[in-house]
Amino acid sequence: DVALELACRMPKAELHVHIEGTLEPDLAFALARRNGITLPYADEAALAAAYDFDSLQSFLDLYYACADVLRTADDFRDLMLAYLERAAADNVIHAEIFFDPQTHTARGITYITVLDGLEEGLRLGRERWGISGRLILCFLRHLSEEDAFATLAEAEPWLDRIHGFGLDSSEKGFPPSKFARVFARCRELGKPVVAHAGEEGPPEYISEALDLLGSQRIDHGVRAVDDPTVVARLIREGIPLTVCPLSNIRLCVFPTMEQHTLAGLLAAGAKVTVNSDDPAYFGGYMNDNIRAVQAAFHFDAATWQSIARNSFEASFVDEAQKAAWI
Ligand code: ES4
Ligand code: ZN
Repeated sequence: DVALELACRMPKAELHVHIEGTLEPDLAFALARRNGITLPYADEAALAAAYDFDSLQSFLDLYYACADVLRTADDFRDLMLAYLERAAADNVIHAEIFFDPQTHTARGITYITVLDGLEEGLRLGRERWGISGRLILCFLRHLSEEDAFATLAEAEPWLDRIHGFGLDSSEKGFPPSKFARVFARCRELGKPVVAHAGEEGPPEYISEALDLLGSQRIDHGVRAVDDPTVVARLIREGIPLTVCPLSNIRLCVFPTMEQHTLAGLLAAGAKVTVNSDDPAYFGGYMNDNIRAVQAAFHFDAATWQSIARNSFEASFVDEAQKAAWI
């Protein structure tokens, strides 16, 4: 498949990846040993066997539990390096990477430990593989807006070290409207903001993310199809969707890849990008996602080229950098 080979070889940006979701079982056990922690799984195979999810929440329970092995700045550096090496091997040349400070500060790990470690990983990754990376601080939507404000206060002394803000975790029952005030503050600080919406939740959450949070991209957005007016708006306004195909299959958002809405959205003119979300948990990195999409939809080379172009256009780098990449 010539189009598939081209899609895998093409330089591209990854705009939707959670660094905590890149923790592979072998690194989880190595960090557990290094930190004197016992994981509630006998070995790597037993942990990997637990990756049998029926919803977003069933995944998040395991994802937050595994994050407990991350204790020191070195741990966060090694996690970042392992991800960047895999991403660079798939010809990802730029990544905008989510991190969840509340998952760590709630366990007594300081914000600066997390930030120092991730940043050192980014620096070494750029040196070794020429890949550029930016950090997007995500607030956990199952926690209160007050908790998000406290996290923002912790981040403010080092604001120049993060590129933007996002919203993730359990979606149903936690509408974007709950975070309108904290996102207003994030925008006042001059940073781009994004939000997960329309993954499991309804299209109204996509509208709220745009209208009440000022979200410049929609993370997932694949349930937009339940409201044609929302689809029409996404297309009219050119709002990028950071779609994560393998994630949506593993979390049972769609029963099969053939039933995934990304092909329809793309054909209708939506600015779709392909991303890995939590690659350690969902069966693969960027090119694994591309292969799974291609097996279902058999896109031509021009379609893959437009998806790669979308990834650069939707990124938060300056216009000169975009022009150099496109
Ligand atoms: C996530 Cl797949 C997904 N959805 C929402 N929040 C998340 N955090 C990590 N992965
Ligand atoms: Zn996500």
